[in-house]
Amino acid sequence: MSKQINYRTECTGEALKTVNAHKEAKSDQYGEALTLYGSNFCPFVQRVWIALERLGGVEYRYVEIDPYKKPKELLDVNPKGLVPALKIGQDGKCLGESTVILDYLEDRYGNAKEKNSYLQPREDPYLRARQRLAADHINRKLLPAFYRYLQAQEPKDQVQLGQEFVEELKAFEKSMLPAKNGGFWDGSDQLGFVDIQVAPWILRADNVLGHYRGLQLDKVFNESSRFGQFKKALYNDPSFKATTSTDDLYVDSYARYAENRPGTSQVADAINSGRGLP
Ligand SMILES: N[C@@H](CCC(=O)N[C@@H](CS)C(=O)NCC(=O)O)C(=O)O
Repeated sequence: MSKQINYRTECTGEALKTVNAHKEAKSDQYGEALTLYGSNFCPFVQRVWIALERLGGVEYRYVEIDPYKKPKELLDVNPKGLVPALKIGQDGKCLGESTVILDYLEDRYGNAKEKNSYLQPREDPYLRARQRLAADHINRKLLPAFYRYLQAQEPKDQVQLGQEFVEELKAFEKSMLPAKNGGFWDGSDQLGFVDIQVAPWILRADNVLGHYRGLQLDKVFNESSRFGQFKKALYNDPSFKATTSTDDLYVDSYARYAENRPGTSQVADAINSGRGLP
């Protein structure tokens, strides 16, 4: 029997350079050292990591963790045993859940004095609510559709679930504001809250679903479409690039999902049993 391809244990490419630049614990402007426990392949981690880079000048240490082995180091910070987990200072403050950590980082490190330093508009409640709606769609519809498609084994299910995933991407495209001075979700040239929520799965739709399911994202949405403009802006963004490994890492790490191997992860189990994502 040929050897099963397993998930990777270290970042590659640009992401590895960023890891190497964040190996030491340094205090932030509040005198607290911030540690992000992450895994190279994890899209929920990439959300938090993009935000740390995007907010600019935040001191943090990145520690690579194998979340399937549940080391004590991780359980001490997040008893659920999931990455991302954030340790804040030395007094026992810690957080889990990517979306909660995003809010925390913005509240803590967004800078009212600097233009565009926040991920969500502070003075436009309606736009902020629209961002929340788009994020809700991403988390409750788009993400489960991504995993259902990736884990489907029967060819006819793959066709059907592939169509459903593309429908969710189209609904996401519809939620975007017209491109004004940039292609990001709100039409600006600044990566923001909604872009961060979805970015890791757009990358993995391209490389992982492209490889295992033959999805051709660039054919479904051409370059001049609103989604095409968004994807171009995203792929050129420095924070996104700095947290992205090479395509082969994702292709290898997701073989378990694509073969729907038993015991793959809590996410895979949730999809197989029809429960909500962990
Ligand atoms: N809802 C969590 C999900 C995090 C999550 O599922 N992380 C995965 C890695 S991508 C994990 O830690 N899995 C460990 C396991 O399945 O036991 C979040 O948004 O942070």
